[in-house]
Amino acid sequence: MRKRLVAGNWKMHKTPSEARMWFRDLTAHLPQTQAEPALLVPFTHLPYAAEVLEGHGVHWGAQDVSAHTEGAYTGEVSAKMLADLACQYTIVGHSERRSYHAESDALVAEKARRLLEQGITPILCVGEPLEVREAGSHVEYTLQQLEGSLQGVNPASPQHLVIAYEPVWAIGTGKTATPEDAEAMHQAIRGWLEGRYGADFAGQMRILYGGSVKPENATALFAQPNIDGGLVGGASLKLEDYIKLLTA
Ligand code: G2H
Repeated sequence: MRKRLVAGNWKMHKTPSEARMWFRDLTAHLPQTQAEPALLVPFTHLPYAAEVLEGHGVHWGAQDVSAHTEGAYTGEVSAKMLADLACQYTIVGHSERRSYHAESDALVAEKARRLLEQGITPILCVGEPLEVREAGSHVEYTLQQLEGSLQGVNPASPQHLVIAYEPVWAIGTGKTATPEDAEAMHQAIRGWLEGRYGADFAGQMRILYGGSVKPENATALFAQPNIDGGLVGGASLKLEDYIKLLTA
């Protein structure tokens, strides 16, 4: 059985002090749930996450990491620094980084390797833009992106790698893939992972759906057999909505 993961991607929202209050509110209102809560927050919020969320069954992490281990890389944050703040997860290859910061598949794979070296689970994002979906080549496109982004990425256990399928046309647009369309892609991704890591291993790996997930559509999405939770942006910023997602 794969434990459902509801990962909030806060992007560049909230100040550290606002985050600290939000974390406290979450710990006070955490529902009884089978799902695993995780919050991927700006680097500046991580010390507060570690301080407030520790011991409450909520995990935390960053939204990006340096591909370098250590050294003269102004502005970069290393996987070792994230591990010191007890990050369990960190996003790599989000489409916003791929498009606004020109991140290639090879760079994404390097970042994922840095995280694994520190025992942090990468949440590796893939997904096609609208024109690719309209041309009908979304499966080939996404699997190719997956292959490039997983070069040399060899997690020790299935729990050490999470894939997030986020169709670019559904991100922050209010448009969501139908549960059936999302499930078809998740099935294709799991099939590819079976070839790469073996059926047993791939069967235990979690594949999240991302792109305008909200309380109103989460239940139908999460009910699909190959959708193991969500990577949620906008709806993870409001405590009430995030709590609803944990019980969806
Ligand atoms: C996709 C998602 C979170 P949103 O980027 O990764 O954001 O739920 O706002 O579409």
